[in-house]
Amino acid sequence: MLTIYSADHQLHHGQCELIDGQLLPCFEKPERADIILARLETRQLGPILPAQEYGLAPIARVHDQGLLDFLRSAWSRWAALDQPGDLLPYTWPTRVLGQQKPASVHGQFGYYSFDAGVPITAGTWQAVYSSAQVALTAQQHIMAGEKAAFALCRPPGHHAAADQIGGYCYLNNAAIAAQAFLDQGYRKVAILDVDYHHGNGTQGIFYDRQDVLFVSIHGDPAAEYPFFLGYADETGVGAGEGYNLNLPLPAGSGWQQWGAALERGCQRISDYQPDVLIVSLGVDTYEDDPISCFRLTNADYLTMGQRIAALQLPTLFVMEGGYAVEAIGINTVNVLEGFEGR
Ligand code: SP5
Ligand code: ZN
Repeated sequence: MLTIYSADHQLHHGQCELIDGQLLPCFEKPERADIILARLETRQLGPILPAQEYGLAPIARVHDQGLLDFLRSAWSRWAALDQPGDLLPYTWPTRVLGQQKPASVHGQFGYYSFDAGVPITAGTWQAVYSSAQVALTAQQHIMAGEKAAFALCRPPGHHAAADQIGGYCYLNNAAIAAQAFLDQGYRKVAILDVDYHHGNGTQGIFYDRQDVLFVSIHGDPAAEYPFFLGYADETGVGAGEGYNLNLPLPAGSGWQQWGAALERGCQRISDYQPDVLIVSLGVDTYEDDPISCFRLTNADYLTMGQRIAALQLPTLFVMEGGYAVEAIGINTVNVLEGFEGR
């Protein structure tokens, strides 16, 4: 299988995040992509190609222009204030506050985010821009006839909504690729999100549409991040009614429960008869993931890839989460190898 990779991801390296009352080094760190890349090379999965440039237009098909302007300019605005440390949001327009956009960089960061898991550093814009170009380049290869491709995106994307970022995500790479397929003539796209966390951003972007089916298997939001979206009764709205399928599972779920949910999700995708499948590939469902509570094993990822291959669809894998760095390469590449029947 073809992989698309850009070293620009290394330009984004946040310092810390708040977890369980402690400021800890960011779990979403550059090593993640480097380890996956090394594993792809070890396993000789296929050619690893650089990203091409498709510019901002395909990104602006999904994201709000105000958010893009903010992301592009935030670091220089913050650097001009000559403060140490990353730029982080800390006040949000929740339901007890107003919804106007303030003038200050911190006020605007609150306006354009929903949590504090999105540090902005000097290289963040270049990294997230290139991550989206990685997804778009892989998307182009599928358009040109490749059966499958792996977009080794970092930073990840599935928590990023049209105009609000969070959860380590800035630009929604999977959604940008889905919209590009539609803009280039495909009629129906299915997105299967297997990351441990609900893909709230992707759901929100396509919630009122039937040209993108969104299926997500994730930790029950009653108990797990992102808490405020991802419930089973969220089935879509208007023309999108019936085109959103959430399959929340309890903490501690292993392959027995997870595999059954995958079966349900795959059935729905088959019924939909999409032109192409995008897999939001997070491997934070792993038993040793430091911030998650499912119990998938190394071998389960091979089985996952096999089941996805049985859909017999052109398939674009887009990297999302996974924080057990010692195993992230094995687990990610196992999905791809399972898909290829290796
Ligand atoms: C792309 C992606 O996977 N983003 C995940 C963002 C999760 N942010 C919240 C993490 C909260 C972790 N709580 C862990 C408790 C462990 N004791
Ligand atoms: Zn995740």
